[in-house]
Amino acid sequence: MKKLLSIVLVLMLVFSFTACGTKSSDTKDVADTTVTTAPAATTAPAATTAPTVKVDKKIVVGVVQTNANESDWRTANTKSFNEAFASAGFELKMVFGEGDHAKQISEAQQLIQEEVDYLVVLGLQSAGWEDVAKAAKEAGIPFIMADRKLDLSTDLYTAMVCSDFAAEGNKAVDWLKAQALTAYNIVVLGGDTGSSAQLGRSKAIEDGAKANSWNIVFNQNMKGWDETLAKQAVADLIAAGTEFNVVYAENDNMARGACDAMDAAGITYGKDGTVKVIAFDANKWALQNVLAGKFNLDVECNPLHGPRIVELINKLQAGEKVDQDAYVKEEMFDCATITQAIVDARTY
Ligand code: GYE
Repeated sequence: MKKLLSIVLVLMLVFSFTACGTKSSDTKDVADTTVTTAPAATTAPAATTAPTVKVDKKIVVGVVQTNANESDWRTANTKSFNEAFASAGFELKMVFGEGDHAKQISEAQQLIQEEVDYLVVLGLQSAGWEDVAKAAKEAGIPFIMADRKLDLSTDLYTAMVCSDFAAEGNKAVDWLKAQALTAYNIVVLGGDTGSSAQLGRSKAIEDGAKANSWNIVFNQNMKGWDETLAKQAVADLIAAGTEFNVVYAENDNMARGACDAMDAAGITYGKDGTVKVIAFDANKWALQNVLAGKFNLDVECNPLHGPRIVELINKLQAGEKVDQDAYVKEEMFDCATITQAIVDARTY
């Protein structure tokens, strides 16, 4: 009798455990889903490109970032995604390539396997993304480019929020030309080879030099946009006695590295110096350098893509048409015209 009773008890226990288990995980979701919102009514209207995301399910966005701490720009960019997605209630799955293109590709494929609702890519390289974009399309996952435009045909991506790097470079070239220097001996400190940021900015100065018969006395890309590498490269040029009067640094950090090397060698630069310093990104600290006359020009590249991507995704969720190719509006800051108010207003 007792034995029978204990068996019944055990069975009851087992039954209740399994019931509890499911209830705590499934029922809550299910309960919340089914009870609060009728599936049909709650599903977002299926726009051609937007995935169907249950209204009580967080939109999951996979972001394939370049490197965690590649530069102050990148740090601001990552922070912008984290903050904007958190306040939008999106679940952010951010992965980093850490300088390795193949790693970015495999991580993107992994996010597709995990069935994210949107895939946002900031490519270390602009080439080599077709397979990922095709896989995303087959999985019904909108592919969005941010920061750097990739080499993809328009049928393989839904939208982009990028910077026009050729336009950025041309702004600097036009400014340089307007300086009417007696000679142009230019040091180019390039960013990561093959990134659209490097390709666009480098082509602008190379074409500008050809068109204006300027001398590019040094033109090398610094892996990871690295400030220390840039400093060492300029220190080596100085030690070798290379004549230069322009530093074209493809981001703020490398411009600062170059200035540190010139400080160490007692070479003057900036507003009242012998060497003109051009930078890109326009971080707040860098604009402080422009105001102080240490940098002559800083061409803005705005990293605050978080809110822009949130707005884009919300539009897609609402079935609205979006601009497939949106370039971020950007400006430039000249040491002759910048003010403290402009610096104070900078948010990154
Ligand atoms: O200029 C540099 C960053 O892709 C525009 O990447 C971005 C570049 C930016 O590391 O600082």
